[in-house]
Amino acid sequence: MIGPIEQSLLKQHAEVGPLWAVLLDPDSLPPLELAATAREVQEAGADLLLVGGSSASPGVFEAGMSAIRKQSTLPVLLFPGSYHQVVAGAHGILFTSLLSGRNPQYLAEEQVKGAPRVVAHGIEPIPTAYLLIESGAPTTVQIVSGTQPLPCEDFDRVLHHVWAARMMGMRWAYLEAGSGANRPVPVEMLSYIVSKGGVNVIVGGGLRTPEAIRDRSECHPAMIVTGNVLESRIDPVLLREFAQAVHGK
Ligand code: 1GP
Repeated sequence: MIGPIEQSLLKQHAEVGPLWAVLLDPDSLPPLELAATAREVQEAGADLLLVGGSSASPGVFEAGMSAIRKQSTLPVLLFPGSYHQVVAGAHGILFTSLLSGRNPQYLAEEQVKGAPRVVAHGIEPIPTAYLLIESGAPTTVQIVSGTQPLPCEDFDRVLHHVWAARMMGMRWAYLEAGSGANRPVPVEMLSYIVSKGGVNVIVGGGLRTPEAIRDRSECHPAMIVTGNVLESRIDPVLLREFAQAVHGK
């Protein structure tokens, strides 16, 4: 069943086109800086926040989530790298399975451990296939998960993963080049998957310029994610350019 957060994201997507999600990693920024970034990106025009990372220090995610929620009224979705990151305070969670890989830990084991935490904290799960796409060099998520990405020239292999996900009931697919990727997901692949996949497509990884974002926005995904580039500097002008690039202005 589609919950209220997913419904409102889909409604907003239908009305305004691709949504801009900013990924915040509580392991990379202290709570005060996370809160400041959350406030700035909301003012600039971000549509939602994702909170997640590849490591999980005890207590860090709770403190980060609390700081973010105090400074932002945007919807906040967990995008956890492990079940330890499933903490209270989020509106929803991208409940992912790393379908591009064949590591049982990230296909199912983390999910089995995370599910009771999702229930206990009353977080809305959004079932999402997580697909790593080859992007020029090994990324942290590949190394941590011990999985290989899907080749970036084999569009049908990616499409078949998306179809399998859809047939298993997943309504979303995240095409991930990896944080800080050399090459983002190719525009041609994104366009192919959006048109044929039959799911809501999220794209992220290595999107550092308004041009790269605009090119992908024109493929009409449901959501475009930026992360890394905003951790090193909060530049209000760049933020506005990102917002305009996503929203086609
Ligand atoms: C990573 O797709 C996100 O999961 C964001 O990537 O940090 O490269 O923007 P970047």
